[in-house]
Amino acid sequence: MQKATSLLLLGSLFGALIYSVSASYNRKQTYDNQVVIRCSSISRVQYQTISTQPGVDIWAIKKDQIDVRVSRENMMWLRQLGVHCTMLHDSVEQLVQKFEQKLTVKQEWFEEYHKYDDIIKWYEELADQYSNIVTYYPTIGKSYEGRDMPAVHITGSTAPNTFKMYFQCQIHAREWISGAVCGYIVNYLLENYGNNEDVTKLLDSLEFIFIPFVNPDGYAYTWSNDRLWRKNRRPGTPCDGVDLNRNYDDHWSENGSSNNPCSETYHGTGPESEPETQNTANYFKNQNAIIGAIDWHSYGQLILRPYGWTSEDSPDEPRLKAIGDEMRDLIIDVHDEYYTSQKGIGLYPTTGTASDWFYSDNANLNNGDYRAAGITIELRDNGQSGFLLPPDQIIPNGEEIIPAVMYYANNLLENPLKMV
Ligand code: 0X9
Ligand code: ZN
Repeated sequence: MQKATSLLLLGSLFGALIYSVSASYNRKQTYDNQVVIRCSSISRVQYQTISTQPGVDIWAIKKDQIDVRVSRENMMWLRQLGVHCTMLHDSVEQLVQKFEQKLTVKQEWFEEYHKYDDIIKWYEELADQYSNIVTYYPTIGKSYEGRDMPAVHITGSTAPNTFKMYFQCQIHAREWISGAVCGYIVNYLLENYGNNEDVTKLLDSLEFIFIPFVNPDGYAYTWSNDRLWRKNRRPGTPCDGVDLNRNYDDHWSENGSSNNPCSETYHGTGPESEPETQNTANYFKNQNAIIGAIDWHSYGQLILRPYGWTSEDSPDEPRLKAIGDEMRDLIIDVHDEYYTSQKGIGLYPTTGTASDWFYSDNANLNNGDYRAAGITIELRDNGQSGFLLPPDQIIPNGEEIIPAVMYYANNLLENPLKMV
């Protein structure tokens, strides 16, 4: 009898917890009749056609292979293009539903994804708790819909010209693991300062800057309406949203971006036309001196160095290749996950991206003769869950990335890139 009562109590508590999650997550968009297919032997010309086609949503790219979300009708269009594809997920709706079943409240912060307001609170509390090494800026500027875009600075140094490391997260709304892993890195640094020799030493001579939300409106929209939304939330005709990772002022509107508002890679009406791009770019330019900069994405398990816009080597190619390759080797040692280290364009051409901009002359004009080693990291996985990465992978993904982050920061601190 007693057992039954406690089970009942437990049951209603559990019910309440599930209810509180489903109350904050509220999807309106359905994905009936949509599939994800994996297409191989894609030529550059075919890629250009596919990537700018409205209604075709590229999920990931590896070598000459792409994962695309399309309606069953658009599968025919691809077949007519002469592209060969196999089924990766035969029902996007079911894939999303499977993910949603895992959205329950857990004990530990990193066992779950969280919505924008709760993450903001989490950062504020951390900043209070670790006020000796954290400076929290509630906003670097507002998003299109007026949300705050905070910045979190972490350092144990009080020297005036401390080198800086700039990490920005959640530029693409649906890539939830990007924001989660950034939070994981922040927490790791804070918990280990004063306890772990490597972290203490690093933070005593380097300042980390985290921008947890480059695209807060898009992120909120993935919780309220459409789990698979990518762009920001600027209203448009006939389609909404600008791809912020095509909107930076670096070879803007050239290859690998689209002038069609309905495309997932729509570049907007001009370089930095979007408040989110402007806010991050201005904030970046006002720091002195940023030596490393990572734009965090998912999925595909990739470490992408400059350039995305041209196949020319960057002046720092040997250095950046060595750093990327070592990061790959450190990651595989943790959970045996393989990340490919390559130039951005090795994947596909992109222009107006954040990480090419971080590395550009423009971004580093007032950076005290230093040049930020801008890279993009695509986190887990390889398409098994894609953007619907289950929350039980947040911790392992965070764990495997930490040694690579430590290496990247230490290597650049020892020998920062210079403007040439
Ligand atoms: O296309 C993008 O914006 C990034 N991939 S994602 O699937 N997360 O959308 C990659 C940007 C950097 N890549 C290159 N420079 N090629
Ligand atoms: Zn992305």
